[in-house]
Amino acid sequence: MKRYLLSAVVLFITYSSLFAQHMEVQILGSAQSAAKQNNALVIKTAEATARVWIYSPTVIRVSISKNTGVSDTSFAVIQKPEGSIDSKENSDHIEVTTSALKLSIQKSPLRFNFYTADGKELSQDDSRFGVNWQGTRVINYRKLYKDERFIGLGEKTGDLDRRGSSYTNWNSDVPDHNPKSDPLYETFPFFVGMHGGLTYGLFFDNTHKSYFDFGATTDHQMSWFGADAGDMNYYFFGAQNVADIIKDYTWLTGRMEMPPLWTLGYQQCRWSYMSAQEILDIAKTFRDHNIPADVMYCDIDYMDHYKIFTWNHETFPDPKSFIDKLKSMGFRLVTIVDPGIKVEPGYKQYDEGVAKNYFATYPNGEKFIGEVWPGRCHFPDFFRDDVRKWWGASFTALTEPGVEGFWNDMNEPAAWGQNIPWMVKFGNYYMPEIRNVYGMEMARATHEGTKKILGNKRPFVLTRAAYSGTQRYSAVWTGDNSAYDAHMLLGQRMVNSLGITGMSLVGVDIGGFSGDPTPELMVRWNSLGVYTPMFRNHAMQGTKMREPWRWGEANEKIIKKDIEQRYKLLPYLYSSFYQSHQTGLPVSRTLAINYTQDTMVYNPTYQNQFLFGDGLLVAPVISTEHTASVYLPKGEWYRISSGEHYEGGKAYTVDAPLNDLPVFAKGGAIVPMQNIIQNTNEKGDGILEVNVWYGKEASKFVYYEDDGSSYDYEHGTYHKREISFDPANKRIKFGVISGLLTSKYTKIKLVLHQFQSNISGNVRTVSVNGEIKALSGDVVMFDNTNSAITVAYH
Ligand code: MIG
Repeated sequence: MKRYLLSAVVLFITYSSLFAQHMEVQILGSAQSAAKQNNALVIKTAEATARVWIYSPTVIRVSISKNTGVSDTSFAVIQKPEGSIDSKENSDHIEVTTSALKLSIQKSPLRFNFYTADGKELSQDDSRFGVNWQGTRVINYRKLYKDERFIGLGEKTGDLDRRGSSYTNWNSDVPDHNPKSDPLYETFPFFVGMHGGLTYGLFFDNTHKSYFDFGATTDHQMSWFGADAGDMNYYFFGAQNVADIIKDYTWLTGRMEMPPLWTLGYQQCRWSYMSAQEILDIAKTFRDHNIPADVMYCDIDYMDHYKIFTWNHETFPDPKSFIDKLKSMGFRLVTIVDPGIKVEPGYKQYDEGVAKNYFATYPNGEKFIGEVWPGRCHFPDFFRDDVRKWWGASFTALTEPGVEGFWNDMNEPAAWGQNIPWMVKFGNYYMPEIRNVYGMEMARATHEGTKKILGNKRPFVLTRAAYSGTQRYSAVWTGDNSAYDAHMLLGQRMVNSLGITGMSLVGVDIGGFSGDPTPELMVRWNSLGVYTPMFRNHAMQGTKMREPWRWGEANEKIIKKDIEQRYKLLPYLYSSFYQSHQTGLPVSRTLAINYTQDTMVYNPTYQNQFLFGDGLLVAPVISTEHTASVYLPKGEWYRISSGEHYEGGKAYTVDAPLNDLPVFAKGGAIVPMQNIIQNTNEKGDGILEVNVWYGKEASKFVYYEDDGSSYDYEHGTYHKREISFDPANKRIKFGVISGLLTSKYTKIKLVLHQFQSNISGNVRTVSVNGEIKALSGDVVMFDNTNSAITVAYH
């Protein structure tokens, strides 16, 4: 008997280890118990524990784990669940309800199915497979609806509609990536699903290598997502429009601070301007040519042998006087920092890091060494509070001479050969579990540190690697793109997609990082840069110089005119960033946000189009085409360059010469602009030019202004008012100011576009707070006061 038992045990062990080798599927099983514990509903199966929390009426979290008891931390989430959970149970279901959502939990087998409060099916587990494991790998198979579309995942290649595509999140340094490469540098495991007129969002908060398949490989039966390890931990968003889902997602993971105003100006970068003198010469050339610009960059060659927090004393002999000179010309300086700290006794950061054990190690405690620009390097453990503080404090080497912007590169982290061994440890974390969040924690350390050093001044941080939540600390750019048309279009889709995942201050290397753009592409890409949230021209070493005057006189003229347009738009742009700061809504918005149910916006011909703020629609056009196929969604549209009117809900072929990118104002658009200045330090002429395009429906715009550089806005020092347009009553109203700041604009110049052609009779006079004023053309000027201003036209 005993012998039988023994051999049975041996057999069992052999058998199960065989299974283990084959990564046998382990199913979730059925609910055996369900109970409320604190603010969670806890459901146990034989294999796992599922927990459900309500975060808000539209946000429910489900976390399914085989190893409960392990710490439940998130790098992304900054909110806590509500105090209680409303649920009721019957023999085969448990129902969790909020005012907006119903989560119906089937007990056997355990499945999670989401409905609107009034019972419309939003999203379900695949009834057969639901959640299961293979080894440590955890996957959720979900029902796929026939007409279901997906948008999101941030910086990903491919089409706007991700249906039929699959993706991997594994932050990687991918120079020379193409419009299909995956993965890239950043991880945003958040998507929006849409079907049957309904919308939902799902954020899979798991930092391991993760996978998303939107019906690419399952005969369109299922979508699925999962990760190499960790929990099936997701937040379900049930708001019934995309903007509100983004609002909830950015409520959960945080929103950006107001950006320094200077970062919205034109930025000139290169790998590398090799000396202080070269940078000063470039800066001066901008001024000599009267081409507005705000920012110059130092790429890696400003350092002494690529040692972070040092300067090359030969080429940058006196950083302070160099930066002072830049400042006197109205420029800010941004410098690059990489994470790798050169192994070199005597180098401050190396010595300190070694003394305090701040660097990643092998399991035996030896410090890990990977090779990057400085040669052999150690990598700071940004997951530790003390390491982040130390890193942050090191920035005095840059801030003391006057640097205000901090560019975080190579933080996937990148090392030559890419594959940092999986046994490398950052404190208690091994590489595979935190690779996707390393860049974000570096950006966090940079942001928190420089914010502390700079006192009340806003730092600017730009990072290449990121994870959900990075918007709290940093801007991002899309890495090493290439100088060809398809890459320009891809870049725009990535900007728009990053906007869905909370990142509003986003740039691409205008002109393309690798390769040389044709002059036509340079001109075209620059004109699109005007409508890119962060407008930075950057290029790889060895490529043609990229500054605006390198492309012949005629092209320089166009580039200059376009950069001037960017500066005119700054009041509008800054107000749009205020919207991102307040609501999470991005500045560059795929049309899928506002016109979700319009299938045309997903058409590959039109999928790159976007709204830039509330009122402008931009249609990217490749450099070899001089006409464009443009789709204008329902409503009225006006080409801003010509005033030409277009009825929405239709596609048009429009002129698109290199000096006129197709940009349209929505009927009712309210776009505050200013005169051309050479940089954001200039005061300008004090006139706020408020452009209103006629529309049949009422519209409004929140105008926002603050000092553009300090945190005083957090304490009430701002200037905010609602501007509203009411065609029924023929009125444009400037609401009472809120905030303590007086506007830097003493006058308002109101420009009434297309009013003459749209209303019966002729607009000849308007009254401003009852006082009759003559129009000159379409323009009327009056004092900007803090009290309400009503403009009536007749
Ligand atoms: O190995 O710092 O994406 O913008 O110019 C390349 C040099 C390192 C990659 C960045 C690029 C930057 C470059 N860096």
